[in-house]
Amino acid sequence: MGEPDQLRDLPGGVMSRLPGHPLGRALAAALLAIVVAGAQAAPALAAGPIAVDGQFGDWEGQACLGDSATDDSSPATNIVRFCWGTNAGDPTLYFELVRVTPQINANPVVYRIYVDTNNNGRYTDATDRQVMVEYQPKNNGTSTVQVTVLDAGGSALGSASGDWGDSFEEGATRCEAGAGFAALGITAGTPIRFYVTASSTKGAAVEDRVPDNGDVQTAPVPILGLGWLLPPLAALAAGAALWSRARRAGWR
Ligand SMILES: [Ca+2]
Ligand SMILES: [Ca+2]
Ligand SMILES: [Ca+2]
Repeated sequence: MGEPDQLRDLPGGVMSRLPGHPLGRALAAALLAIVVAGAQAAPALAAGPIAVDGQFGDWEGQACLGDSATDDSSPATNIVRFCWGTNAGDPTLYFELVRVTPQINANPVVYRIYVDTNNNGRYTDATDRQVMVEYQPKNNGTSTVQVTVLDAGGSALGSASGDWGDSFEEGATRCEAGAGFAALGITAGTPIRFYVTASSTKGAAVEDRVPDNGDVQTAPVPILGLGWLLPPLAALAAGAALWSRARRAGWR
C-alpha cells in the first residue's frame, strides 16, 4: 500500500477535509470517487423508459436481434429486427418488430411471439404463452396494432390495441407491443425463452422467423432506477468494514 498522504485529493479538497487517520481518509476518498463515477455514468445507462405509443426512439440501446432482409419473398412479412426490453419497476415485457417496407399500401402482418415461460425449451406446456401482434398500417397517418396474449390452448387472456405502429406514410415497417408479466405468468428475474414468427394473416403460413433457428433466452428484470448504485454501495460497505478492522488493529 502506498503512502496515503501521497494519494491525489478529490476536487474541492474533500479528502483532506475528511476526519481521522490518513489511511481511513484515503479509503473513504477512494470510495467517494467510485460513487461520483457511478453518478456520472448514470445518465449514459438511463435510456428513457419504453412506452407503447408508436414512437420508436425509446428502442435505442435495447436488446435486439437483426434478421435478413432477403429471407422472405414477401416484404410485408419479412422481419429485419426484433427487440425486447423492460422498464424500471414495471412488470411488462415490451417488444418492437421491424419489417421490410411492404410493396402494397397498408399490407398487414400478424406476428406471433411464442414464450416458453418455464424455460424448458418446449412451447406446448400449459403455462407457455403466445403474444399475437396484428399490425395494420393505414394511409391516413395512423395504424392499428392489436396485441393479444393467448394461453397454450389458444384462448385469449387479454387484449389491447392502439396506434402503436408506423403509418404507411411513415414507412409501415415498425410496431411495438407490451405484455404484462401477470398475463404471461412470469415473474421478474426468472429465465424465459421466446421467438417470433410472421404471417400475412392469422391463419396463413409462417413466412419468417426470428431467430431463424432456436430462440432468445433472457431473464426479464425490471431494472431498478438506482441499480447502478449497488456496486458502489457494496464497495462502501466493504471499505467501512476494512476501516473498522484497521481501527481495531490499532492503526489509528
Ligand atoms: Ca415507443
Ligand atoms: Ca427476415
Ligand atoms: Ca415450456
